[in-house]
Amino acid sequence: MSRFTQPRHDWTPDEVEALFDLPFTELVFQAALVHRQWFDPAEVQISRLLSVKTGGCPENCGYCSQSSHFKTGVKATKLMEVEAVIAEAAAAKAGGAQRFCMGAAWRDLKDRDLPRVSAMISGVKALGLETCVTLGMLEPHQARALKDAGLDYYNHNLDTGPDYYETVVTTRTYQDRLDTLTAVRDAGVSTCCGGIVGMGETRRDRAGLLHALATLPAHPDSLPINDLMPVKGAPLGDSTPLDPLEFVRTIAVARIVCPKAVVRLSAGRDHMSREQQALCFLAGANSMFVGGKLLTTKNPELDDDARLFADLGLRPMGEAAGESLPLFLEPALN
Ligand code: SAM
Ligand code: DTB
Ligand code: SF4
Repeated sequence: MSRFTQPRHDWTPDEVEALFDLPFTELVFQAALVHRQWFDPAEVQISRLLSVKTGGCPENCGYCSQSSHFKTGVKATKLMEVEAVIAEAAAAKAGGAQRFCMGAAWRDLKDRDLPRVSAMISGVKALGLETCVTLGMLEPHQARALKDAGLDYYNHNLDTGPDYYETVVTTRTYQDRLDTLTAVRDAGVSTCCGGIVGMGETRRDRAGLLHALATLPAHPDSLPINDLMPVKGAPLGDSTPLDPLEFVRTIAVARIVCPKAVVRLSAGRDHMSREQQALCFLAGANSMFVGGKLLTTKNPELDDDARLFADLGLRPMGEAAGESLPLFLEPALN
């Protein structure tokens, strides 16, 4: 039995960094063992993403296409109408998505938008989909209202390790992020919390991010690891790309330190080889976004993912082996 068997909350930064420093095959082997203790490694959770309010964001996250601080060419839009969101969710469901994630380029949720966002959540939930939103910072009463509307997951990332954080964003603090996560947990909503790599941070910073996640009062239920999608005009847009094997290491360490989390191979698949993605699944990734678009940037097309799933013998989480995969028979939705 691996010594990592039970979830721990007392990791030290040095211990997490020591995992990164293991020989690559040893690290991936350890992560694959942990993966098998909690999950069927052939199963991958399938999410679909929709930007319900794009651009014009007052925050200055240096990686983001949607910040009003940078000229990135992304056009700001208003919050979508509920009916249009439900129609997208229905199409996503017909295409095999299990969870529908709605993102808004906001610093924080305003109470005036709460009724419309709540209606989106209830409408999507009524279709039989899991619901997830990412709307920026939340107050406790807002988190409770979203829970009442039928919210399953709230996505709010720590983005990077605490020491690199101020290089990435200065308009809100690490503590602000932690406070929103507390409000989400206290409301009984599951947390989706991870970060981004490939922003010029060091391995120590990547270990710092995973250490922060693994020492939260409760581990994230969903843990997205995003590889930076380079955005022209954003300050971090021309960061040196992360070595693909270092990305796989990050997935493996996430799997080991948060063993029960569903680890999402999130943004960045569009520039990853099939082989790199296969290594990520071997290292414990068991979730991904499908469909040709994330929020504002590209994601692989459905038929490429269909081929990848078939070639790797993967299937959507919860589906019996051999079941047909409607997801991969539909044309791309966006
Ligand atoms: N505005 C809200 C917030 O930041 O919390 C929600 C939407 S925001 C776009 C959701 C997450 O997407 C960010 O926390 C970040 O981790 C990720 N993200 C944004 N731009 C990215 C990029 N260019 N590459 C990779 N991940 C990115
Ligand atoms: C997360 O961690 N990744 C998703 C989701 N949460 C909302 C967003 C990825 C965005 C990639 C950049 C874009 O498309 O604008
Ligand atoms: Fe705004 Fe979110 Fe982009 Fe930051 S990541 S600029 S908060 S949309």
